[in-house]
Formats: sequence, C-alpha cells, structure tokens
Amino acid sequence: MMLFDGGRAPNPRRVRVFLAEKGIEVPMTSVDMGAMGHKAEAVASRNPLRRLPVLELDDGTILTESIAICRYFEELHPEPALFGRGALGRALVEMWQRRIEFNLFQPVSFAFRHIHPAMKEWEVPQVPEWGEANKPKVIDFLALLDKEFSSREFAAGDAFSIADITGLIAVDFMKPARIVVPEEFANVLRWYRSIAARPSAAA
Ligand SMILES: N[C@@H](CCC(=O)N[C@@H](CS)C(=O)NCC(=O)O)C(=O)O
Repeated sequence: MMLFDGGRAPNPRRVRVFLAEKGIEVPMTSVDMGAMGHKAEAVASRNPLRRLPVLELDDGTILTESIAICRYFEELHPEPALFGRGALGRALVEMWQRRIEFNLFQPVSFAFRHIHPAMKEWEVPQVPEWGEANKPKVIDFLALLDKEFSSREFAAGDAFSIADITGLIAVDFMKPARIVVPEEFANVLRWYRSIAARPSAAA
C-alpha cells in the first residue's frame, strides 16, 4: 500500500489527520506540489485528474477522493468510529461532512485558488471576481455553524467525526485565502480551538 501525499495541501491533510485519529500508519510518498509533482508521471499515471491524495493498494487498485480513502480505512479499522454509529449517527455525519465540504471548504478553496497569484498556473482560468464572490458565502455558513455549535460540541453531535476534520482543514485554509473568522462567532472559535488542539491536527 502507498499513499501519495501532498504536504500542506488541504485534501491530503484531511487523510493524514484521519489516519492520525485512528492511529494508523501507512507508507507515504511525499509529492512536492510546489514543484508541480502532482502533474508528473507518478501521480498522473495513477490519477488522470492529477490530484492528491492517491492511495494505491497492494493489488494495484487506485483509490482517490479523500473521503473515499478515509471510508476505506474506516472499514478496515472501525475504532474510533469517525463516520458515525448506527443509522442516524452515520446519516448525521454524512450530512454535516457534505454541508461543511460544500458550504465552507469549497468556497474557501475557490477564494484561494481564484485570487491568490501563486494559483495562476493551477486554476485556469483564474477568475478573481469568482474568488471574491465566495468570501461572503464562507462568512454566511460560519454564522449558521455558530448557531449549531451553541448546542453541541462537534459538527455532527457529541462525537468527533470526519465532519470536524473537514471543518478543521477548511478553517485552516482560510488563512492563505485571507478570510478571518469573525470574533463574534464565539461557538465556532470554541469548536475550532478544541479540534485544532488535538494531536491529530499536527498531521
Ligand atoms: N475531491 C478531491 C480533491 C483533490 C484535490 O483537489 N487535491 C488538490 C490538493 S488539496 C490537488 O491535488 N490539486 C492539484 C491541482 O489543482 O492541480 C479529494 O477530496 O481528494
């Protein structure tokens, strides 16, 4: 098994944080994305989308998509459960993972990739107006989350889950995207600080 990892890039980090929470060690090949290593043969031959992370299994099967990779490890190592427990628990984790991915992670990513000069070669065409248009969407969703976090500790309930990992990565990604969590969102900040303090966040 080999995990092709992308260093500081957010999606590869999602998988690393997940593995750290599970206490799983996987052989990794570090791809230098700054040097466009993800466009080179080693990645392109395994993932025609030329994106990371990529997991190659011992029989040569390729898994891409960070959530699909995490689900694979969840099945192999069910504890601690990071995709929820029982019908309702799993559905709630799925709901919040998707809500956070589509309404927070993705707009932050659009803001970064469409505005930051370093992303000019990556995001073609780069449309700065689209990046700017996404910034208020981030703040709107944080307002929604702030209300949610007034009554529970984690994104999908009382237990830490993959939804919190996506949220952590999204909030950390706000820094290079130059979007700040407003101080008034005290519940979001409490949640963020608690998950950022977990040892897995250093992965
Ligand atoms: N939906 C994919 C997204 C993968 C992705 O976009 N990865 C980024 C790094 S965070 C990448 O490889 N970008 C390369 C590029 O845009 O050329 C996942 O969840 O893994």
